[in-house]
Amino acid sequence: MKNSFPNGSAARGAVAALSLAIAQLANAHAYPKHQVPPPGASLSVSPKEVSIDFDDELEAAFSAITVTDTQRRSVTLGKAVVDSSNPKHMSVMLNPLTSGVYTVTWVAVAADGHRTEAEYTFTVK
Ligand SMILES: [Cu+2]
Repeated sequence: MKNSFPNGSAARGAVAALSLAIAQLANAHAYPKHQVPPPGASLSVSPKEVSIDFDDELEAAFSAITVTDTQRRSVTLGKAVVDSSNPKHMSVMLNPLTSGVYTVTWVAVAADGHRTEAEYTFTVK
């Protein structure tokens, strides 16, 4: 298309504004609905995995869960997996955990490309 604006930056601004409007129409950021173990949990047994159900489908290639101990060492067994038959579900297996506080950090990229992320802790007694 020919640039009908007197200068290029105005045209780019208009395109950016339009893109933003479309992105907001397609608003579908993914937020957790159910987290296991839940934030703040105090567990007497080491959990086998961390699993999170989101309210929207995830892009597997860009979504992740990491779990670390207080020394920031990873305690996961392999990488997080988005369930191909249920793309709202992501989980990661854990090594056997000793007593301590663990931090779960999740990044979720929804089908519209919007990224959400947060972290929370749980404790193994
Ligand atoms: Cu969104």
